[in-house]
Amino acid sequence: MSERIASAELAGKVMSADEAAQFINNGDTVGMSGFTGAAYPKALPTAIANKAKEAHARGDEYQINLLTGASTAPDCDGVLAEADAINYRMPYQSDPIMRKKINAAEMKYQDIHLSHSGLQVEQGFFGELDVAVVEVTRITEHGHLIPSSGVGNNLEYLDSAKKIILEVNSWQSLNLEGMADIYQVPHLPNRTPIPINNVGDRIGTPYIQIDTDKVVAIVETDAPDRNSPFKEPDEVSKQIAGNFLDFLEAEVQAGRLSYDGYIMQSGVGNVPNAVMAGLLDSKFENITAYTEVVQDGMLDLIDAGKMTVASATSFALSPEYAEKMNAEAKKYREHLVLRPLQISNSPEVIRRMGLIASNGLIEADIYGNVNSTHVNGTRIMNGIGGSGDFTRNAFASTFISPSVAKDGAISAIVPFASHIDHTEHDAMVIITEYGFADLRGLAPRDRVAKMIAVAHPDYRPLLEEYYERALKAEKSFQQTPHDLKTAFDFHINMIEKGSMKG
Ligand code: 0RQ
Repeated sequence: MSERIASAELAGKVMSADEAAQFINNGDTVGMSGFTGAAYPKALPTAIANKAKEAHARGDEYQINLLTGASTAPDCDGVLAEADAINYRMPYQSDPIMRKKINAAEMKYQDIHLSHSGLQVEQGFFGELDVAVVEVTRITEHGHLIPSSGVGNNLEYLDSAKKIILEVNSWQSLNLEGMADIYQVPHLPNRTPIPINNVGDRIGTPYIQIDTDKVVAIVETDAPDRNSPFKEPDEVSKQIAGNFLDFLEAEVQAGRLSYDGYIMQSGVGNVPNAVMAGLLDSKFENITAYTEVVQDGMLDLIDAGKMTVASATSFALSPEYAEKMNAEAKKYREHLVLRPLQISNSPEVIRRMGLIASNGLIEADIYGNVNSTHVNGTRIMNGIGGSGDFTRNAFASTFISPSVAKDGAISAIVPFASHIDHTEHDAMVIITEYGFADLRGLAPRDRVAKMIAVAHPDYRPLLEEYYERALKAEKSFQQTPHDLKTAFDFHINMIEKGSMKG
């Protein structure tokens, strides 16, 4: 028995990934661990992809429905998409091959609020769950599971699935033990308040309890989590970070925030990482994070003594920081709590925390509606992820983005958002390299000048022209003026002429 599999009962179920893949049949619905490049199974996805390729070569059908916590990595979503092994996918992905297949209608994708995903599994919307495939750091002598670098929807999958396959990954530090806080939210209609009052509160156990009779296979792996490295913050990211800090300073001046105890939520990406770098040199102390993922910048803030504790459901660390975490997990587990997704993203707890949310956007319109997911209203990029859970429930909801994409051919500020993930009622502050547009307290027409002021200067006259036209448009009423005949000219120009400028 290895130190990683201390249960005699379960140690007897070790086999190869190819052998374990035999338990996964065509048409099965499979719930996998995995969240933003962390904690996903490292061996089964390739074994399933190979099985699919062999079946397809014989002319047989072989596809699964894949549910996870969020995005995974090239050796999970990537290999499965490439092998055409997926029929349906939820709740979030960010893989380039998978994105292409989804946009070509070669697989189905449902982009779901992450806080809803586990709940909808429990409620049966995805049918019966055939298999759960979950990566763990260690199995205790009682058959309890010590989570690896993320928790996500693992409880729901392990609980609902008929069969369980575990991957025990010895690359994950044994010192992760104690970081997870596992608490089962009672099923509807018996819910009770989640007893978290402070970011770092621990309310559960450090392990997941399962029905060990359901375990059909255990696969041993030794492979790293896979996230891409972050880019060094460029000039634009630094300016956005500076404007985000100006917004925080304005909140302090208004008496809504103090330099002591700012609670953050941060989306994933290069710009959020630049914002955290900016916080290192700020006046803010005792920062905490009630957020979805632990990012490089948070480890830097912890190391600098600026951040006391972060609550999340998973890591989203660059390869360099993942190694750092592995080497220093014993230290970091004093500052990090990994929770089930239904708790990390719980609207109830988020509201109680009074945090400031910060997420990314594809585009926002002149009234503050935000599109985070669809280019030109039709091509899915990644998904809403947890951005809706936090935006809707934060004390202040910000969106941070460069004012243009694709070398200026695309404006992030448009007349009418071509898809809306976060409505004008939820998005409160839009931040670009040109400043922050604080839309709180303003009726729609009073928001327009603020939004145009954070647009790129090349697009400001075009947006002003549009607004003038909208004010005078026939049959347009004055609450939220639009000229529907030209509301999507920016997008049509992009499609027809390769630039929103036309
Ligand atoms: O494309 O990679 O080909 O250069 O989108 O854009 O500016 O590097 O910013 O990495 O923060 O991503 C909205 C996609 C922004 C992200 C989005 C292109 C751009 C570039 C990346 P290239 P940037 P980011 C967290 C919570 C989902 C909601 C959320 C996202 C690439 O933040 O997916 O926050 N958010 N979820 O060129 C065409 C536009 C574009 C555009 C950007 N208008 N049109 N392309 N790009 N704007 C995740 C979880 O919950 C798990």
